[in-house]
Amino acid sequence: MSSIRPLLLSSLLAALACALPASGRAAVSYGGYTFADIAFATDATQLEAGFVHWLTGGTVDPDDAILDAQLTGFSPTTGLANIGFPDPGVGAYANLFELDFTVLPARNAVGPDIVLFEAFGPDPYEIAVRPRGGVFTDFLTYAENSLVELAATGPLDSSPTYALEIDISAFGLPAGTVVDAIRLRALQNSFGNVEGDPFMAAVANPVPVPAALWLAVPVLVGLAAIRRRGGAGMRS
Ligand SMILES: [Ca+2]
Ligand SMILES: [Ca+2]
Ligand SMILES: [Ca+2]
Repeated sequence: MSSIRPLLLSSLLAALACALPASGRAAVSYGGYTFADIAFATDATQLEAGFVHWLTGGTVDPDDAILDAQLTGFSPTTGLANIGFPDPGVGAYANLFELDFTVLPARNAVGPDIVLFEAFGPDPYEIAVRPRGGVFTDFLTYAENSLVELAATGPLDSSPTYALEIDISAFGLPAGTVVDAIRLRALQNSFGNVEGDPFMAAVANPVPVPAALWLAVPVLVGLAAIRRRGGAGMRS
Protein backbone atom coordinates (compact mmCIF):
# COMPACT_ATOMS: atom_id res chain seq x y z
CA MET A 1 0.00 0.00 0.00
CA SER A 2 2.99 2.32 0.35
CA SER A 3 2.76 3.32 -3.31
CA ILE A 4 -0.93 4.05 -2.93
CA ARG A 5 -0.84 6.53 -0.07
CA PRO A 6 1.16 9.25 -1.91
CA LEU A 7 -1.34 8.99 -4.74
CA LEU A 8 -4.21 9.44 -2.32
CA LEU A 9 -2.51 12.36 -0.59
CA SER A 10 -1.71 14.15 -3.84
CA SER A 11 -5.26 13.67 -5.02
CA LEU A 12 -6.65 15.07 -1.79
CA LEU A 13 -4.33 18.07 -1.96
CA ALA A 14 -5.23 18.69 -5.58
CA ALA A 15 -8.89 18.51 -4.68
CA LEU A 16 -8.48 20.93 -1.81
CA ALA A 17 -6.53 23.32 -4.00
CA CYS A 18 -9.28 23.33 -6.57
CA ALA A 19 -11.97 23.70 -3.87
CA LEU A 20 -14.70 23.00 -6.34
CA PRO A 21 -18.24 22.47 -5.10
CA ALA A 22 -19.69 18.99 -4.56
CA SER A 23 -22.06 19.38 -7.46
CA GLY A 24 -21.83 16.56 -9.92
CA ARG A 25 -21.98 13.69 -7.42
CA ALA A 26 -24.59 11.42 -8.86
CA ALA A 27 -27.55 10.28 -6.81
CA VAL A 28 -29.19 6.89 -7.12
CA SER A 29 -32.89 6.37 -6.45
CA TYR A 30 -34.35 2.99 -5.62
CA GLY A 31 -37.70 2.06 -4.11
CA GLY A 32 -38.38 5.58 -2.90
CA TYR A 33 -34.92 6.08 -1.36
CA THR A 34 -32.23 8.33 -2.77
CA PHE A 35 -28.58 7.66 -2.02
CA ALA A 36 -25.27 9.11 -3.11
CA ASP A 37 -23.88 6.85 -5.82
CA ILE A 38 -20.97 5.95 -3.52
CA ALA A 39 -23.22 5.16 -0.53
CA PHE A 40 -23.46 1.44 -1.28
CA ALA A 41 -21.47 -1.30 0.45
CA THR A 42 -17.94 -1.57 -0.90
CA ASP A 43 -16.95 -4.98 0.43
CA ALA A 44 -18.85 -8.16 1.27
CA THR A 45 -17.41 -11.01 3.32
CA GLN A 46 -18.68 -14.48 4.16
CA LEU A 47 -17.96 -15.07 7.85
CA GLU A 48 -18.87 -18.71 8.26
CA ALA A 49 -18.37 -21.86 6.25
CA GLY A 50 -21.09 -23.07 3.93
CA PHE A 51 -22.41 -22.78 0.43
CA VAL A 52 -23.77 -19.58 -1.06
CA HIS A 53 -26.39 -19.47 -3.77
CA TRP A 54 -25.70 -16.59 -6.14
CA LEU A 55 -28.74 -15.12 -7.82
CA THR A 56 -26.72 -14.62 -10.96
CA GLY A 57 -24.35 -17.25 -12.24
CA GLY A 58 -26.24 -20.17 -10.77
CA THR A 59 -23.29 -21.58 -8.88
CA VAL A 60 -23.35 -22.71 -5.29
CA ASP A 61 -19.86 -22.16 -4.02
CA PRO A 62 -17.94 -19.83 -1.71
CA ASP A 63 -16.12 -17.19 -3.77
CA ASP A 64 -15.25 -13.74 -2.42
CA ALA A 65 -15.12 -12.03 -5.82
CA ILE A 66 -18.56 -13.31 -6.76
CA LEU A 67 -19.85 -12.35 -3.32
CA ASP A 68 -18.75 -8.76 -3.92
CA ALA A 69 -20.48 -8.78 -7.31
CA GLN A 70 -23.71 -9.86 -5.63
CA LEU A 71 -23.76 -7.49 -2.66
CA THR A 72 -21.65 -4.38 -3.29
CA GLY A 73 -22.43 -1.22 -5.23
CA PHE A 74 -25.81 -0.27 -6.63
CA SER A 75 -26.67 -3.78 -7.80
CA PRO A 76 -30.42 -4.50 -7.70
CA THR A 77 -30.15 -7.32 -10.24
CA THR A 78 -27.72 -9.45 -8.21
CA GLY A 79 -27.93 -10.97 -4.75
CA LEU A 80 -27.90 -14.06 -2.57
CA ALA A 81 -30.68 -16.60 -2.24
CA ASN A 82 -31.70 -18.47 0.88
CA ILE A 83 -28.82 -17.64 3.21
CA GLY A 84 -28.96 -19.97 6.20
CA PHE A 85 -31.18 -22.52 4.48
CA PRO A 86 -30.28 -26.13 5.35
CA ASP A 87 -30.48 -27.40 1.77
CA PRO A 88 -30.21 -31.17 1.93
CA GLY A 89 -28.81 -31.31 -1.59
CA VAL A 90 -25.71 -29.19 -1.01
CA GLY A 91 -25.36 -28.88 2.76
CA ALA A 92 -26.08 -25.81 4.87
CA TYR A 93 -25.94 -22.40 3.23
CA ALA A 94 -23.75 -19.88 5.03
CA ASN A 95 -25.72 -17.44 7.17
CA LEU A 96 -23.33 -14.79 8.46
CA PHE A 97 -22.08 -12.00 6.22
CA GLU A 98 -20.40 -8.64 6.67
CA LEU A 99 -20.89 -5.56 4.51
CA ASP A 100 -18.35 -2.75 4.80
CA PHE A 101 -18.88 0.88 3.81
CA THR A 102 -15.29 1.95 3.36
CA VAL A 103 -15.87 4.94 1.10
CA LEU A 104 -18.89 6.62 2.70
CA PRO A 105 -19.70 5.42 6.25
CA ALA A 106 -22.98 6.15 7.99
CA ARG A 107 -23.38 8.77 10.69
CA ASN A 108 -26.20 8.40 13.18
CA ALA A 109 -28.68 11.15 12.35
CA VAL A 110 -32.48 11.32 12.54
CA GLY A 111 -34.17 8.14 11.32
CA PRO A 112 -32.71 5.13 9.51
CA ASP A 113 -29.01 5.42 8.72
CA ILE A 114 -28.40 2.27 6.64
CA VAL A 115 -30.82 0.33 4.44
CA LEU A 116 -30.45 -3.38 3.64
CA PHE A 117 -32.43 -4.61 0.63
CA GLU A 118 -34.12 -8.01 0.61
CA ALA A 119 -35.67 -9.92 -2.30
CA PHE A 120 -38.76 -12.12 -2.67
CA GLY A 121 -40.81 -12.34 0.51
CA PRO A 122 -39.60 -10.40 3.55
CA ASP A 123 -37.43 -12.45 5.92
CA PRO A 124 -36.44 -11.65 9.49
CA TYR A 125 -32.82 -10.83 10.26
CA GLU A 126 -30.33 -10.27 13.02
CA ILE A 127 -28.14 -7.21 12.43
CA ALA A 128 -25.06 -5.90 14.24
CA VAL A 129 -23.23 -2.65 13.47
CA ARG A 130 -19.64 -1.61 13.95
CA PRO A 131 -18.78 1.88 15.16
CA ARG A 132 -15.75 3.07 13.22
CA GLY A 133 -12.59 1.94 14.96
CA GLY A 134 -14.55 -0.19 17.42
CA VAL A 135 -16.09 -3.63 17.67
CA PHE A 136 -19.43 -4.94 16.50
CA THR A 137 -22.45 -4.46 18.71
CA ASP A 138 -24.64 -7.33 19.81
CA PHE A 139 -27.17 -8.47 17.21
CA LEU A 140 -30.62 -6.91 17.17
CA THR A 141 -33.62 -8.79 15.75
CA TYR A 142 -35.67 -7.36 12.88
CA ALA A 143 -38.97 -9.20 12.46
CA GLU A 144 -40.17 -9.82 8.93
CA ASN A 145 -43.11 -7.45 9.41
CA SER A 146 -40.66 -4.65 10.17
CA LEU A 147 -39.36 -4.70 6.60
CA VAL A 148 -40.80 -2.05 4.29
CA GLU A 149 -42.36 -3.21 1.03
CA LEU A 150 -41.02 -1.34 -2.00
CA ALA A 151 -42.43 -0.90 -5.48
CA ALA A 152 -39.10 -1.75 -7.02
CA THR A 153 -37.64 -4.62 -9.00
CA GLY A 154 -34.87 -6.77 -7.58
CA PRO A 155 -32.88 -9.85 -8.64
CA LEU A 156 -34.56 -12.19 -11.12
CA ASP A 157 -37.18 -9.47 -11.73
CA SER A 158 -38.53 -10.03 -8.21
CA SER A 159 -41.11 -7.47 -7.14
CA PRO A 160 -41.96 -6.11 -4.70
CA THR A 161 -38.66 -5.88 -2.87
CA TYR A 162 -38.15 -4.99 0.80
CA ALA A 163 -36.08 -2.58 2.85
CA LEU A 164 -34.71 -3.32 6.29
CA GLU A 165 -34.07 0.09 7.84
CA ILE A 166 -31.24 0.20 10.36
CA ASP A 167 -31.21 3.07 12.85
CA ILE A 168 -27.89 3.25 14.68
CA SER A 169 -29.73 4.64 17.71
CA ALA A 170 -31.47 1.27 18.13
CA PHE A 171 -28.11 -0.18 19.17
CA GLY A 172 -27.81 2.29 22.03
CA LEU A 173 -25.27 4.39 20.14
CA PRO A 174 -25.52 8.19 20.40
CA ALA A 175 -26.27 10.68 17.66
CA GLY A 176 -23.22 11.30 15.52
CA THR A 177 -21.80 7.78 15.90
CA VAL A 178 -20.08 6.74 12.68
CA VAL A 179 -20.73 3.15 11.55
CA ASP A 180 -18.70 1.60 8.74
CA ALA A 181 -19.88 -2.03 8.68
CA ILE A 182 -22.85 -4.25 9.39
CA ARG A 183 -23.18 -7.99 9.95
CA LEU A 184 -26.33 -9.82 8.98
CA ARG A 185 -27.84 -13.21 9.62
CA ALA A 186 -31.25 -14.50 8.50
CA LEU A 187 -33.67 -15.85 11.10
CA GLN A 188 -36.53 -18.31 10.85
CA ASN A 189 -39.46 -16.80 8.95
CA SER A 190 -43.18 -17.40 9.30
CA PHE A 191 -42.91 -20.39 6.94
CA GLY A 192 -40.60 -22.02 9.48
CA ASN A 193 -37.54 -21.59 7.23
CA VAL A 194 -34.30 -19.67 7.49
CA GLU A 195 -33.89 -18.30 3.97
CA GLY A 196 -32.91 -14.64 3.65
CA ASP A 197 -32.26 -13.08 0.25
CA PRO A 198 -30.14 -9.92 0.70
CA PHE A 199 -29.09 -8.11 -2.45
CA MET A 200 -27.55 -4.74 -1.57
CA ALA A 201 -27.19 -2.15 1.17
CA ALA A 202 -26.63 1.59 1.28
CA VAL A 203 -25.95 4.42 3.69
CA ALA A 204 -28.93 6.76 4.05
CA ASN A 205 -27.28 9.17 6.48
CA PRO A 206 -23.67 9.49 5.32
CA VAL A 207 -20.85 11.18 7.16
CA PRO A 208 -20.62 14.79 6.03
CA VAL A 209 -17.97 15.06 3.33
CA PRO A 210 -16.21 18.40 2.69
CA ALA A 211 -17.11 19.53 -0.81
CA ALA A 212 -13.58 19.38 -2.15
CA LEU A 213 -13.06 15.82 -0.93
CA TRP A 214 -15.74 14.56 -3.28
CA LEU A 215 -13.14 14.96 -6.01
CA ALA A 216 -11.01 12.30 -4.33
CA VAL A 217 -13.83 9.77 -4.28
CA PRO A 218 -12.64 7.90 -7.40
CA VAL A 219 -9.32 7.34 -5.62
CA LEU A 220 -11.07 6.07 -2.50
CA VAL A 221 -13.21 3.72 -4.57
CA GLY A 222 -10.04 2.44 -6.24
CA LEU A 223 -8.43 1.86 -2.87
CA ALA A 224 -11.44 -0.13 -1.73
CA ALA A 225 -11.13 -2.30 -4.83
CA ILE A 226 -7.42 -2.83 -4.16
CA ARG A 227 -8.15 -3.83 -0.57
CA ARG A 228 -10.78 -6.25 -1.80
CA ARG A 229 -8.40 -7.92 -4.21
CA GLY A 230 -5.69 -8.08 -1.58
CA GLY A 231 -8.03 -9.57 1.00
CA ALA A 232 -9.84 -12.12 -1.13
CA GLY A 233 -10.97 -15.23 0.67
CA MET A 234 -13.18 -16.00 3.59
CA ARG A 235 -12.44 -14.34 6.88
CA SER A 236 -12.94 -16.31 10.03
CA1 LIG B 1 -26.76 -6.93 -5.57
CA1 LIG C 1 -36.71 -13.05 1.12
CA1 LIG D 1 -30.35 7.24 13.12
